[in-house]
Amino acid sequence: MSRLVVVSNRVADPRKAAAGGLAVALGDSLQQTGGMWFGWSGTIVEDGPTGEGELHQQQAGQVLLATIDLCRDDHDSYYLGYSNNVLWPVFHNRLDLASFSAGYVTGYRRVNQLFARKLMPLLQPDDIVWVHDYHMIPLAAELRAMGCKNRIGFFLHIPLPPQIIFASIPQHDWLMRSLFAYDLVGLQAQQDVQHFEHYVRNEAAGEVLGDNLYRAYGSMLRCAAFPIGIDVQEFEALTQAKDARDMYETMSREYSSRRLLLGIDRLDYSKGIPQRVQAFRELLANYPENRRSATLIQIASPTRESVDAYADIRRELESLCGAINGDYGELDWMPVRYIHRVVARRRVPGLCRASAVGLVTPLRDGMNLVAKEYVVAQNPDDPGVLVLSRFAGAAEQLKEALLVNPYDVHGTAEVIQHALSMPLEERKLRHQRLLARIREFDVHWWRNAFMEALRNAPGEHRVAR
Ligand code: ADQ
Repeated sequence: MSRLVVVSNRVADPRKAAAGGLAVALGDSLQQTGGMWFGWSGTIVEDGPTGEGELHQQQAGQVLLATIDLCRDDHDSYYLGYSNNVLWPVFHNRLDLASFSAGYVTGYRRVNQLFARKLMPLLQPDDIVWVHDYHMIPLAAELRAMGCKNRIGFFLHIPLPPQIIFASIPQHDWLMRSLFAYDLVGLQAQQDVQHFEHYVRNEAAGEVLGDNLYRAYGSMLRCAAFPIGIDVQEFEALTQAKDARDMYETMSREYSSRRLLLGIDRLDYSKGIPQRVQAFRELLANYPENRRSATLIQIASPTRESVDAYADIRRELESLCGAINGDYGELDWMPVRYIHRVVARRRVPGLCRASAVGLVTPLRDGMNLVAKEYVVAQNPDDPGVLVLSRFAGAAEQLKEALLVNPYDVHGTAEVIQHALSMPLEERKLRHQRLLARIREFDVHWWRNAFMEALRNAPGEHRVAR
């Protein structure tokens, strides 16, 4: 069996309990094939030279963890700059938040070249390479330029934007050309594949060959949707474990006469948290029976705080929550509990289970795993209702959720009211159907489907051209 090599910006030790579903799922495959996980070490060297970085290698069971330090300049232009000030906002339809500084793309390219240079000597001829996410789009092209003939697949965890938005990136042509150095490109949703196809036809003058095959820039690749799932068994076990049960009991006791609504996200502008809080405000305004009764718990963990847009969204949210609590709060009831922290993963299922409504309302999201976790954590005999944004990749699969347009604050409030008053039988039916689909398309399905497609991809990069 070929060895698997996973490449991603951050590298996780698959043996550590804190590692999430993805680390565990990829770790499983890596353990089976005796593979390698390659990426940034997480270390920033303050005065180091650009385009250089020390390689560290550590054996973790059957898996070799190979990581590289980055100097401050490289980190800031590659990670904060191009990845998180260009690709992240544009791919989430936020052109207004992008800043196209020339130094960013230079650093992005330089770091991808550095990764390719360090990875190339570690590769064996039969290795299958699986590259993850927007930080690494040009990696395969850099490896090919060094003569790499391995099968290389790419999975984009975030959405691929419509052609007209993608084309606003000054380097859009280079980015798409770079994707064609892969044998397989995996996207989260069918809609992303449509955006890819539209670009290939109209912007790259490429050909759509059928069977998910595309030809452009003199290369052929396969591009298809592989909606990522969660490790359902792991999450069920977490739900049954003591920490989650304690959390559930505490919340159920404390809110015994109230209905809980829950949001759990990274504090990212793509997650639609201010709009969600405004919808909750509208709910209290238009349906007064919810006052003193409904409580929104919003957990928003700090993320990318050195990027300006993230400091702005934090201030906006603090002010919104403060205003609602000021306007509607009572001495014995605060409408919004906003917590700017990570909640320990082992407690998350308890919180989900104690909540009558799960609010997953991003303005744009590749998939959104919280939606799937919320469903798995529910008590099947008395499940809560998932309110889900139609702009999350998950909406293509989770059709029995109550779908909303998060920009429509009034409409979202109406749907939340519907969720709060949904009869038990309907809640059970929707929950059963959602759970069945989440179970079928779990993280193992995702990994196996992608690996199978990569093994069978046309692979014309392996013949000398
Ligand atoms: P993210 O935008 O990070 O990932 P998302 O799918 O929403 O993520 O969540 C990832 C995980 O983080 C979930 O397991 C969730 O429970 C956990 N999490 C989030 N906020 C938390 C908090 N405040 N406290 C504790 N845990 C928290 C990107 C894409 C997504 C895509 C994933 C996977 O943006 O669209 O679903 O990758 O491909």
